[in-house]
This record gives sequence, structure tokens and C-alpha cells, in this order.
Amino acid sequence: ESLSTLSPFLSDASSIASSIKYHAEFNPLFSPEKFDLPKAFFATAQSIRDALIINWNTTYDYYEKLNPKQAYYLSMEFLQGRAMLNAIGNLGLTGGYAEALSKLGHNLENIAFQEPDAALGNGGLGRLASCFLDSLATFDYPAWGYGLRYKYGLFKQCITKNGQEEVAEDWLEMSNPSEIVRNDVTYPIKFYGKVVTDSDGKKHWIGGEDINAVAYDVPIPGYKTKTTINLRLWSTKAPSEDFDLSAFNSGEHIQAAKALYNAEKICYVLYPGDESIEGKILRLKQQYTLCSASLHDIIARFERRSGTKVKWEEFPEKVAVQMNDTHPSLCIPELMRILIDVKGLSWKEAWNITQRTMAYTNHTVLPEALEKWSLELMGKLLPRHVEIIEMIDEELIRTIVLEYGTADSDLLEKKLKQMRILENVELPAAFSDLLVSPKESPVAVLKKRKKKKKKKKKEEEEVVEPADGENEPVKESTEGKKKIPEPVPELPKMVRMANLCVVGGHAVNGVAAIHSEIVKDEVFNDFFKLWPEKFQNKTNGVTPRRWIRFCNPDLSKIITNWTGTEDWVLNTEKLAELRKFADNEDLQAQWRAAKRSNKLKAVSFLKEKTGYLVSPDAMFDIQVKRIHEYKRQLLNILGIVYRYKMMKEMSASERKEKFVPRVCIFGGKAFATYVQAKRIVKFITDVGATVNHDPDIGDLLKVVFVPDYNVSVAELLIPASELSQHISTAGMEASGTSNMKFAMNGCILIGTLDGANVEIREEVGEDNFFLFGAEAHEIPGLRKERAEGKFVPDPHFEEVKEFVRSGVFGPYNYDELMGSLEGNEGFGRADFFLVGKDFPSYIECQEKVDEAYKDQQRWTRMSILNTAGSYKFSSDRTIHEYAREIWNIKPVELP
Ligand code: DL6
Repeated sequence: ESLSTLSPFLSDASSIASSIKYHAEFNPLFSPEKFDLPKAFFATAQSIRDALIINWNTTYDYYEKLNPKQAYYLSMEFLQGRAMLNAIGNLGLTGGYAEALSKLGHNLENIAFQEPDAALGNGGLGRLASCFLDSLATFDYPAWGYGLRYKYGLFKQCITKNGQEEVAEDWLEMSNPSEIVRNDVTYPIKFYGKVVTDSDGKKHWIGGEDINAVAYDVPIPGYKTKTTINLRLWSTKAPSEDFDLSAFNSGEHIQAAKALYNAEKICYVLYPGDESIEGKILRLKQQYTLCSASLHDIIARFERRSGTKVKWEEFPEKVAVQMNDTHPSLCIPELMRILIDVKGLSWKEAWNITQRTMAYTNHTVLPEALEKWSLELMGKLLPRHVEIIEMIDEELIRTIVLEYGTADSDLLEKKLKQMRILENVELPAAFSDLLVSPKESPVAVLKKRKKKKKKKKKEEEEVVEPADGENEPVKESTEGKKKIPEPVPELPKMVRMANLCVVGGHAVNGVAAIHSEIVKDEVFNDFFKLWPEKFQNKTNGVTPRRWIRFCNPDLSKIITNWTGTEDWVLNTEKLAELRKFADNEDLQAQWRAAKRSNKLKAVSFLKEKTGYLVSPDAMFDIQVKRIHEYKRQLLNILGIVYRYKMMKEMSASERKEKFVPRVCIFGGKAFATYVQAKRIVKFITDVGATVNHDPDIGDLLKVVFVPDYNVSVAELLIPASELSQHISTAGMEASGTSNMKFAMNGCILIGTLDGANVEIREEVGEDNFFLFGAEAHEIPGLRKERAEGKFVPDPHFEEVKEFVRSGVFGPYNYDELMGSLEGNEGFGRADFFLVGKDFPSYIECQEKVDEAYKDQQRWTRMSILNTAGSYKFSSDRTIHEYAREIWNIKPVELP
């Protein structure tokens, strides 16, 4: 690899070595006499950071001068993984650093392994955000990411005899040498307090609790470009005057530092438990901190770049904000608040700007994951925002009335119930007349109402500090009018964040073709009918740099040789050229050799992490992702149990004849409070403990649960995979992104027609994808059939459950887990995820997998065609689509 011009001052191994030595010498964190691994890692990381800062500054200065439209990706999660190899890989400095470190007595790989994963995310949503940053920088898009700098990453998962146990992930323990603390970039954030109206009718949010958000910048380099964009992460702290010195001196130490702790704990962990009210408040504080600090920062930049004359109407021509799921949805009322209350714009102006600026990506169709907040809680924490949300809701009611008219009050009531942002909240009093004047057109009624409202406003005395409860809308008399049925009183009043996002933004997108159709036809169908132009699809993608080029160097070399150039790293369409060589014996031999070498690395890793020694000759069959019932790890493990049971019932020669040796690898974290998911982890490890020690079975079947699955583990396992499982109940996985990474690395997928599987299968070819299971459109009918007791389970499925219950896998009581797959009521949700329904077709499909694997030539062909067909699933393609079709931003190449 030639040394790069992307970092002129680190132009050769000796300048790099001097830079590393400099940092080693002046780094006060470690003792001077040693140059051991932690110290060498730290010094190397700081030396890389120097190179990045130069490019980061050049990029920033150029944007300041040019003032292009910039996109901002707001996300509660960024699953960055390790930064070092990615950064030097993108800068073209891998060879230089390897040489420099070896001169200094170290090895680059060992140094890189010192870095803890930046696990500021939970799963696909966070990793997607990180892939997008890489693509944005690589293609010179003016764009930034905004997130939170959690003190602890996603928990460390330990596997004990009880299953999963969670331990805090102290990734900042040794500090983070890749970040830059920006004490010069800090914004005040307010919570609680009250809203007062001054004599000019202007609203002021006063009192309450004030904290500060402080920026930490993480430079994000593009591949083979100087462009280095920014991931700005917010940390929280209390203003220093909040430390109560006199309390401290009186010995009340905890009390004295209470405000400090209250502020800092906001950024302790991602998704703090929210069963308690304190947990809920903390989560809402996190979301608001992200939105408020980021918007203040964006607005300050817009004002600065505007010079002396700020034209607010041009804000959407300079700023695009993408809300990664609903977590940043408070951006909508926060932008409205700043524009109206602080910058003095009218509601109409502010609303126009807000809608043109904001866009929303939906990442889930699970109803329980569509965020709702208690109106009461939000009203206490963010009183001004609730006023604004109420007004947005009122505007929405007006739109719904105009759309559906007042003639059919049942229909109107239904639509209002489904579409309003506020749930279980009575209609504002002034609207009751809309439902009683069927003779008048809705427009006429609205006009009348507006007039009435204006008159009322005039008459009203100056409003002063409404006390609790005074904000409740006064109900008009409905005597003699057709009444809207009262909402059921005990239902909690909620704010539906997804509805707020759809209403407050100009674009809504799903993350795979089938998911975007479900978003339009089911999740937001009413809104789709109202504003079809808002709805889009943006099929996810993953960065080919991290997910092939750097994690799979052996395969990368082969691809470069056979496509004739390394261009595929920037233009994955080139991968499709591999199709014409799929049957070439030389390519096939090289392809198999690369896979084997990756499998050997995985064998050592598995031995180290789990103690199990697996055979590299066996098929590596992997399912790694968050543990969730809809992802159906349970189907996979029950399939394994079935295989094991059959093996036990056969003679040694029969089993050898029938089955291909397999190593079944699982990995993934279960949310700490998700009991059923944790049972599944326990079950998998119990099955492994029995099967792996069964002398009858030997290398024919091994079941391994890899603890603490994260980005770095994925980078090791995915290149070694041969079969991977993406087997969610159809219609439930929005997209999936590991399916894309596996396909890129020549792994063959077994899966349902769900999420991006559908498009992957189209690209790699039906013959190169193992398909099974019910389709999305069949699911409601199948659930109904179950509920009515009409479902007849497959006898093998019944046998498998019986086998589990018999205690073969240890003393743990599996009644609840197995029971969740049975009956119409009782345990769990009566197989809501249809494991029993899909079991026979899954087993049949797995038999086809074995047959295919026996023919290694055929298998290698399928593997090559998977890599070739994965070209579409690059995040570069996805990001170009966002840039063109949602954000309207253009690349800016540095001079
Ligand atoms: O879009 C990224 C990723 C999808 O690939 C997964 O299919 C989907 O499950 C995941 N969604 C979430 C939902 N979180 N929330 N809210 O993580 O998004």
C-alpha cells in the first residue's frame, strides 16, 4: 500500500514513528519507563487523531467559506465499533503505521485490538447511523452526526450458568484518544419550570432546572478523500455554581453535589430502564438534550454563516435534519420554540421552516416500539413544548376535518382517534361545533371558528402564569348538539411521537422496500392517504470499507484481482462483475482458501471466548443479532434440537451419511428486562453444553453462544460465515443490515421474505438464497387461525418440545419457553411469532442446505454470487438517495 498524500505530515513510516514517540513521551497517562501495549495504543491513536484533525479543520473551514446546505443526522445511537484500523485504512496509512509500529517493537493488529468498541448503540439502527457517516464522508457530503456521549456503552454481556448477566461497559475508563473535548461548545438546557406570557403576548419558559451540554467531537474520515466530517456527541454537566459549597462544608457531601450528579447521569447509559418514573424522566431528558443542544448548535452555525443578515426563510435551504427513528422527535417542537420564542418568528413562518427542515426515518413496525410519552410527564418536564405540540395537534385536527368532512361523524371520530398526536385527549372545546354542522362545508365551519377564536383572543385579558391544570381546554356547552363520545377516562393521555414526526416533517421513509410498503399500507396508512408525496423508501446499506475491505482483506484481494481494480470499494456495482467468474475453478479455489483462513481465525477466537474447540471443516452457520422473539432465535435452536434428536436416533454411519458437520454460532444481547429473550439465551447455552459434550455427536454438531457480541466480534465472524440466518416472522424485521454484511462476505442466507431479505434474494438470485416460511400477507390470517384453535402443529415440532421438556438439556424449567409456543392463551402470546407454523418448512429448507453444502463447487458458486449480488446494499447507494431525494445536498470536494 502506498503512503498517502491525505496526510502530508505523516508521509512515511519514520514521520509516523516520530509522531507516535512524541505522544508516548508527552502522554501523562502512562508511566514514562514503559512502552507497553496500552501506552503504544494510546500514542498511536493520538497520532492518528492529529492527522484527522488537520483534515477535519480543512473540511470545516471550507464549509464555513462555501456555506453549502448541510445535512444533520440525529440519532440516539451510533455503534461506531473500533476507530483505529478504519481511520488509517481510509487515510491509506495502514502500511505506514504497521511499519512504524514494528520499528517501535509493536504489531499493528495487537495495538488495534487494545481499543474498546464504542458501543453507543443497541443494534442495527445505531450501526446504520455509523455506516452512513462513513459513506457521507467518503462521498464528500457536507453532513454531521449528532448523538450522546454515554459514559457507559451498551452493557457487557457475560454468559454464566444462569444465562445472560449484564455488566457496565466502561469504555471511557482509559479515556478516548479519538475524541476532542470542546469546552468552547456548550449550550444551556432547561427542564421543568413554567411558561409565562409577557405583555406583548410573547411566551417565556422560565425557572426549572438548568444544565449544560458540552460537545465532544469525533472526526470521521472518508475513504481516499481529505473530507473529514464530524460526529458531535453531547455530554451533560451542571453549571459550576450548582455545586453547593456551604452544604459541602457542613458535611452534607451528597446534597452538595446533587445537581452535578443529576446533570451527569443524563449521559450515563443508553436506554436506562424505564419501568420507574425516574427512568422515564431520564430517557426524556436524554432525548431533549440531544435535540436542544444539536439545534442550538445548528442554528448558531446558520446564523454565523449568514453574516449580518439572517434570512430565516432560507434555513431549510441550508439545513436538513434527519431524525433517526422517533427518539429525536422533540426537534420539531424545539425548533418551533426557538424560532417563535427566541427568534421572534410567527407560528406560520416557524411551521413552514420546521416542516421543510425535518425528515423522519421509521425503523420498526412493532407497535410496542412506536414511542409514546405521557402527556402529564412531558408537560412537567417540557411545558412549552407541550403547548406547541397541542397547537400542532390542533392544526392536524383541522386538516383531518377538512379531509373527512363532518357529515359522517363516526368516520371523523375514528380518523381523529387514529391520527391525532395526542392520544386519549379530549378535543379542544372549540372543535366540538365541527361535528354538529353537517349542512355547512368544513371550510365554512373552519372560517367561522377562526373568527370566533380571534374575537375570543382579543377579549381575553393578558394571560399570566397558568397554574397547574389551567391549561386544560375549556369545554364548550354541547347542549343540543351531536356529542363526540367522551374518551374513556382511565386511559392515559399520551403523545404519539411517530405521528408528530409524520406531521412535522416533509419526508417519511422506511428502510427496505417491503417495510416502506407496510409503513404506507398499515402503520401510517391514514397519513399516507393525506400526504402520499411525503412517503419514500430508502433501503438500508452498509459500508463496504468496514464490512469487506478492512474486515476481510483476503477476500478483498481476490475481488480486486478478479475485477481488475480496487474501484469496487467505492463503486460496489463492480462486484457484480464477479458473476461471470462464478464457475471458474481458479477463483473458486482462491475463494475457498480465503474462507478457510477466516474460519481458522474464528476457531481460535471461539476457543478463547467460549472454551469450545470447533472444527474448521464443519459448516459455519451463524445467527448474530439482538435477541428478540420476532427474530426467532428460538426457531433456529429448536431446529438444532430436532437435528440433535434425529442424530441420537440414528446409527453412527447413518448420521454421518445424512448430516453435514455444522458449527451453529449464536451471538447477541437481550435487553436487560426482556425476560423471554433471556430465557432464549439460557436455552441456547444449555443446548450447547449438552450437545458439545456428547461423544456420539463429536464434530457433527456444535452449538456455541459467543458472549458480548459487538461490532468487533461481527468483523471477525462475518468473514468466516458460510450460512447465516435471517428468519424473522415475515413483516416484522424492518430491514436487517447484517444480512447485507453476510452476503457481501460470500455467505449464503437462509431466511424468510422479510425486510431487505426480499431485495437481497432478488439480487443474488433465487437459487442462491434458502427461502422458507409464511409470507407477510399471510401472517394476520395465520394468527387468527391460531387464536381460533384451528392450527394443527407439525408432529415433529411437538416431539421437539417434548424432548426439551424431558430435561435432556439440564434442570432448568423450560415450560414457560415451550408454553409460549402453544395454546390460545396461558403462557406468553400463543406463538405470536409463528415458530410452530414455520417449523416444518424451516426443517425442510435446512435439509436443502445440507445437500447443497455437500457439493462444494455448487456452494462456492452460490457464495461468489452472493458477494456479486450484494452490490446494491452499500450505504453509499443509500446515502446518495437520501442526499438527492430527501436532503437536497450535494457533494463538496475540498480544493
Ligand atoms: O434500519 C436499521 C435497523 C433495521 O435494519 C432493523 O430491521 C430494525 O429492527 C432496526 N430497528 C430498530 C428499532 N429501534 N427503535 N426504535 O432498532 O433498524
